[in-house]
Formats: sequence, C-alpha cells, structure tokens
Amino acid sequence: MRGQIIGSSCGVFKILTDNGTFEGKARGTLKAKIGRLYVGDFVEFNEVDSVIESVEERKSFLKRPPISNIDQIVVILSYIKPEFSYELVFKYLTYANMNGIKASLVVTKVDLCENKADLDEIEDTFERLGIKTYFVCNKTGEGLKEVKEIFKGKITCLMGQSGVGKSSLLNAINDNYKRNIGEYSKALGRGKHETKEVILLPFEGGYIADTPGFSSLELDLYKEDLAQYFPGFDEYNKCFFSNCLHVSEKKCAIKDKVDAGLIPKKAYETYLFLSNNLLPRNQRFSK
Ligand SMILES: Nc1nc2c(ncn2[C@@H]2O[C@H](COP(=O)(O)OP(=O)(O)O)[C@@H](O)[C@H]2O)c(=O)[nH]1
Ligand SMILES: [Mg+2]
Ligand SMILES: [Zn+2]
Repeated sequence: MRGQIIGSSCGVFKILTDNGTFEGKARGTLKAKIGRLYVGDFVEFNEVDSVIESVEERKSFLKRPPISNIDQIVVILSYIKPEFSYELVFKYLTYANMNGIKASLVVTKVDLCENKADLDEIEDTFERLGIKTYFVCNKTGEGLKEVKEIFKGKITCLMGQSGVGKSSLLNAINDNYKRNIGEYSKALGRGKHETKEVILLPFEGGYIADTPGFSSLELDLYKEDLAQYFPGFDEYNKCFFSNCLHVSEKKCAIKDKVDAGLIPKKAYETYLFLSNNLLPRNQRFSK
C-alpha cells in the first residue's frame, strides 16, 4: 500500500496511507540498496510485516533539514529574539535556489517591533527580489490568515533558527498540533526544548514540516557559483567578463543594476559578505 513518511524516530517510521497511519521499519535489503529514508518519502508499505518495501523517486530533497518531496520553503525569522538577520535570510534563499525550491519569508514577533520602518525595509528589499514577506504575531494571530493561504495544498518546509517561533506559528494555525514551545534563552542564544525531529503535519490538503532549528547554515558553494543562486542576481548575470565575481570588476551588470536601483543595496552588500566567506574553485593551488 502506498504511503508517505510523516515522521521518524530511531529507525521507526510513521507512514500515512489512505487506510490510516502505521509504524514500521525499512526492510534491510532496502536500506542496503538506497540508504537512509527521509520524512516526505513516498513508500510502498507492507502492513503484514510492517515494513517499507520500496521508495519512490524523490521530487526534491533537502539535506538540512533532512526532508524530501517538498513544494516550497517558508523561511522564518523573528524580528527580534533572535534578531532579524539579512545575512541569514539570503543564505536560506540561496539554499532554496540551489535546491530548485520556491521560497517565501515570514517574520514573527512583530508585536515586539517599535520601529515599523525596519519592517518596511525588509518588505521592500524582498519584494524587489520577487519574494513575498509575511509579518505575523503568533500571540495575537495577526497576519496568520495570509500565511495559511500559502500552506494550502502544498508540502511546505519551515526553515529557521530555533527560537524564531516555528512551533508557535504551527500551534497558532491549528491548536491540535500541540508542538512543544521553547523559551528563547539569551544565555544559550537559542530556544530551549526545541523541536528535535522533522515531522509533517497535515494542513488543508497539504503538509507543513516542523523542523529542528539550526544556528548556522553553510552554503556548499564555490565563490564563482554564488551569483547563480543568489536571489535576484541570475537574470542580470551578464557581465563583460564571463568570470565576473561582481566585486570590483569593470562593466559589471550586477553593479549596474544595483546603481540603477533594480537590485536592493542590502542584497548586494549581503552578496559581498557571503562571497567573501566562500572559497574560490582554484584555492587549493593558491596556498
Ligand atoms: N512576542 C512574541 N513571542 C513569540 C512569537 N512567536 C513565538 N514567540 C516566543 O518565542 C519562543 C520560541 O518559540 P518556538 O515556537 O518554540 O520557536 P521554534 O524554536 O522556532 O519552534 C517562545 O517563548 C514563544 O512564546 C511572537 O509572534 N511574538
Ligand atoms: Mg520548534
Ligand atoms: Zn559582474
């Protein structure tokens, strides 16, 4: 019987089928053949032996958080606690592009914002890159109606550091989820009692994945390849020098677009920062 893995714990998978939810392991020979199974995998489940016999080809796959077959990523950051970071958003969006997955942005804890201009700047920056931003307060429910719309009928992966309010947002849109909420702790710099596993929660014809937060995300990219995946850069990536890194080269189409106001300054500054932290392809010869 066909089903989808919606949870996993120590090698035991939770599989949702048309006949209900089952628990089972992967057949040994399957593990040897294809390696790990992931939340999101569509599988053939054998109810008699309670084992997964086979896995369908994955439509998409993310390494971090480990999940397959998602349709979209919703990047979540809080306005504060932990503080909003353009660098982190651009990293997540670049990561989404590297995996060919569409992304949107949710900013939580807007109730703690005393400077609305900050929110306007966030909205404007990402709107110009074709990315919609939603502002929410999980405590009052403000802004959640719009966010719910994007979840309908899709498999969505929530992505964000711990403490930003992923679990709170899920509880606010459906109080049956009963996700554990962590205290954001300044001492630890992260939320406590955080979500430990990837889990798919059914929502209006789709699923939403609650995922453990991670504080750092390393982009597995060479410096030369960043612009190809950086949000909003690809369409303008037609510089005079074919190996242009868009830093100080002449006749750079990206820099022209920044000057013309077509690429937001924040985006370009963040590009330079991220680029600075990536190694060039030939670096192994340079030292
Ligand atoms: N003021 C405020 N606090 C929030 C909001 N959303 C979440 N929190 C708090 O942030 C902390 C971390 O929330 P949690 O949902 O566990 O974050 P997660 O680690 O991303 O799942 C908890 O103390 C929540 O009560 C919000 O919109 N406004
Ligand atoms: Mg959580
Ligand atoms: Zn250039």
